[in-house]
Amino acid sequence: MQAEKAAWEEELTNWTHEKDAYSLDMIEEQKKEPGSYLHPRQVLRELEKAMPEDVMVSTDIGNINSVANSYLRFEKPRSFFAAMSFGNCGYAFPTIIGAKVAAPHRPAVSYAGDGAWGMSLMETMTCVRHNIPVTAVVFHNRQWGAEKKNQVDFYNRRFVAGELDNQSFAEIARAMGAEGITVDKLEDVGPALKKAIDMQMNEGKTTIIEIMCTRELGDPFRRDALSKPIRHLDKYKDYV
Ligand SMILES: Cc1ncc(C[n+]2csc(CCOP(=O)(O)OP(=O)(O)O)c2C)c(N)n1
Ligand SMILES: [Mg+2]
Repeated sequence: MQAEKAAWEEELTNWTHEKDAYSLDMIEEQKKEPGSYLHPRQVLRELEKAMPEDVMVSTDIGNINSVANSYLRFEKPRSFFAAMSFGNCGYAFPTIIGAKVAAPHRPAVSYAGDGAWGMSLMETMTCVRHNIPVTAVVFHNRQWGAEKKNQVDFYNRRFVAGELDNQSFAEIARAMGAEGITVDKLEDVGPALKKAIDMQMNEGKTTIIEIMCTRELGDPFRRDALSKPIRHLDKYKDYV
């Protein structure tokens, strides 16, 4: 089992970015854009390495967050709060706020994509108002990645309503009375998380860490998501 685990760790370390044709095209395309964008898998590895002892982490629903679950290791029970089949975007932030209230002595971190963050970011004010310091990581890839992925795969890269044009989430956080950090260099990922945790534990501050990511896309939740359904009952035969 140890050998299998070690092999998996090595595979994850070497898997720096997605390798499907669409993701490779996105990576190339973004090199020509202004700004700097990071590979989600590398970001997830850096975050994992910088996690403090005794941390509690909640993860949201989305393309990057699904991949994120492979990059988290815990030594203690009651540490990992993944949405799993609950399946709701906007889950991770309120969940970690509740966990922090229950265990204020433990560092608390939530992960969310930019779309899911849009559904939950107003709770930043709850943290500030009620003195519940947490750290929220936002993967800013300017898309509803999980939804786009199904359309890219099944409709030959044609998609609707997949793009997200956002303002700066770090600035929005500051406007709500929290701290905000924007990260667009890989070497800044770990230090940003450590700084935010330090402010959470020692100064009682909530920090939003916005990480600029490429538009590459990991595996979908289901590879058959938009395939034609097979109808087993006669009464549904017309529904194709
Ligand atoms: C409340 C709710 N609305 C819609 C969905 C459908 N949904 C699943 S993943 C997803 C996209 C999430 O986008 P984002 O948070 O930006 O993460 P990304 O996929 O880009 O990593 C959506 C809309 C859902 N699961 N829950
Ligand atoms: Mg997104």
